[in-house]
Amino acid sequence: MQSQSLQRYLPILVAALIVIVVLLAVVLIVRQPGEPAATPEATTAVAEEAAGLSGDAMAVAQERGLTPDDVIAALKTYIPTGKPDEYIMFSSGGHSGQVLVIGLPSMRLLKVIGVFTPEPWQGWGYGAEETMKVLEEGRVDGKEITWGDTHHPALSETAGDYDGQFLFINDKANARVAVIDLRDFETKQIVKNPIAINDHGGAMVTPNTEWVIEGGQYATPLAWEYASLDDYADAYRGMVTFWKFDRDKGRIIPEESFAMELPPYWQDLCDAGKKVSEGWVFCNSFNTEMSTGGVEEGNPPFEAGASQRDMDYLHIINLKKAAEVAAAGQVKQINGFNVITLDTAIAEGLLYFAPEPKSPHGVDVTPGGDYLVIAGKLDPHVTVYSFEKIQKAIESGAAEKDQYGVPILSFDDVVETQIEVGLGPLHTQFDDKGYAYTSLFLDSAVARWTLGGPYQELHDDPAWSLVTKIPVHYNVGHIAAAEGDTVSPDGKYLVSLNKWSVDRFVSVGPLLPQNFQLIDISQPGDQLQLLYDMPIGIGEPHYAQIIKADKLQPWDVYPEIGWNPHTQSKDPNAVEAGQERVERNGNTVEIWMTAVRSHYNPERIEVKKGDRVIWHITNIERAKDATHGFALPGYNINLSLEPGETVTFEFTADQDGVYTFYCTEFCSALHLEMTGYFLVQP
Ligand code: K7E
Ligand code: CUA
Repeated sequence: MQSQSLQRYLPILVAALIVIVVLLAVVLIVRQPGEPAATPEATTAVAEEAAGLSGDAMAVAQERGLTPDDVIAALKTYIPTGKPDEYIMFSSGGHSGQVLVIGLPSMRLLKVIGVFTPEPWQGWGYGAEETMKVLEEGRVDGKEITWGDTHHPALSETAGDYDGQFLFINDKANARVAVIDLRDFETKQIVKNPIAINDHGGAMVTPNTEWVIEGGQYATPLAWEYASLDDYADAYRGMVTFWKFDRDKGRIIPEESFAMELPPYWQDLCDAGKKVSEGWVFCNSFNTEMSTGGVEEGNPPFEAGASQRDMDYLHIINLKKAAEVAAAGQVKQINGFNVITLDTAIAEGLLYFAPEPKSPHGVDVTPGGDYLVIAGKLDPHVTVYSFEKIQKAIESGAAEKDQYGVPILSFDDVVETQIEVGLGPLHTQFDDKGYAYTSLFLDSAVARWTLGGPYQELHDDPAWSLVTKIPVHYNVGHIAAAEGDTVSPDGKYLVSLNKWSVDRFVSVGPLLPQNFQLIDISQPGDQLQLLYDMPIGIGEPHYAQIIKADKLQPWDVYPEIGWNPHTQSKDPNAVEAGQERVERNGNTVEIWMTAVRSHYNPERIEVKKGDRVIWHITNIERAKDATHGFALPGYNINLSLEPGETVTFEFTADQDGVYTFYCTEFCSALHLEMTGYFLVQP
């Protein structure tokens, strides 16, 4: 019945769609950039006049109340079925502990990558040995942690450009960093920071991904040992950690990594120098007041106590030299980790401060590495520092020191300029036209302003000046422009990661989604167009990075049957068709099973209560998308077996009874028959 009426109306639907598409295209051609938005009636009139179109298609546009800007936005974001997106955005999933993969400009969600939090679809953390191992690496003092607060994804770079090979992301809550391999979009490693219990200034990478940066946040004694808050200035410390990344192994090497002890200011965000500033790292800080809270004892609350001074400190770190110092063994072991002490950092000239306007949040290095942009939450300006001036100031020696002896460069010596952009400036991105973009949290807007110096020739506007602002909805945190933090930004698109959505979507109860707004930044001057709203209902994403999709080279299926995604090589327990078997050895039962459309082999497994069960399953499919699941009720086992993959899981059969395992992916017409019995004798 349904398909009959579908057949009847299909030609009409297709005809109507063609008319709409033609109509929209005409509107796009007719409307000049910068022309003010018109009413729906005006849209109709313009389009009709231009093309003599009438009838059904116009009625649809009118009924939907679309303005010319709406129509253009739709044309700019619509991706016909079967066509891929031009860009891929890797977004933090916030306190979901995951990473979101989103296509641009369509804003379609392509994947949620399980990272710090178990994720059932990918069988991430539900029995599969290799996923359990990675999650175990992230334990804190042996304690299982089943979530994370992801903030800053960082794509691996070659010569300062995204290379599409790896993605790193931090967990602010527990000071951890994860490594995701972009051949299969799976998490391969989690490292727990041995000296910090929380972080924030990570993950960022150096231009060739030799180092993954993880800066701290709320100071504690190193290795979070107990010390009274009364001893804050003496016992508490900040830190920045440089994780050594081995590209061939696809792993961070903790033994070759090191941290630098910092004063107990709250280090916030970091960015790596590039090009002229390669080898340097910049982190900002707040709470240089060293407020310790205690509103309940009559102290100012943190929000006031940590905002008293007019200036905090930009941390300027000579990473290249620090790495040499660490390699020479001038480190202290804290919790088994290499740490350059604050005294060594000062003595070796590894650390300098420069004042930065109160309570800064963002620090972003320009594409050429020549300037750093700092935005203070409580200051309406962005402050632009010149790397050249910083170098000169370091050479001529700092007159002042902070109470720990860190040299403080003079503000006037190192600042290039300040630009008033609006209220609550946070994070800055760049494009290919010499513009910078800064999110304005309090204004709920994104400011476009011009870079000067070598960027002047890229645009026609006066240097270092505000060009325009576009409202966003609402409370924007980070913004992400296409490759907008690399040495060669693409321009084109910018996504505003808004914390509040208030009235943008149909109400789904008191917990509202975040709102990602896609903005067209391809036109110069004051022409910025809001194109699309994407609700994010999984956590509060902080940062995202946008890479050209053709830079990614993911596998369609695993390279060989029997692939172990953790070792990225053939698994010794891979099972070929015909080699399936069950072996008993004392109280241990070991199973080698295959999965293929539409059965498991073997289909019956019988063990005795108390047996140790070691179970290997190989998906022997070679067809793209022929994933099989494996669910074992009662034992909390849930796997995803991608084509070619071998998974091993182990458990003790401590409950007798009859358990039905089955495939969770609707893989074939006889998918419901892809099942089996797991019998546990009393
Ligand atoms: Cu939310 Cu970079 Cu953690 Cu700013 S951060 S918003
Ligand atoms: Cu395999 Cu369903």
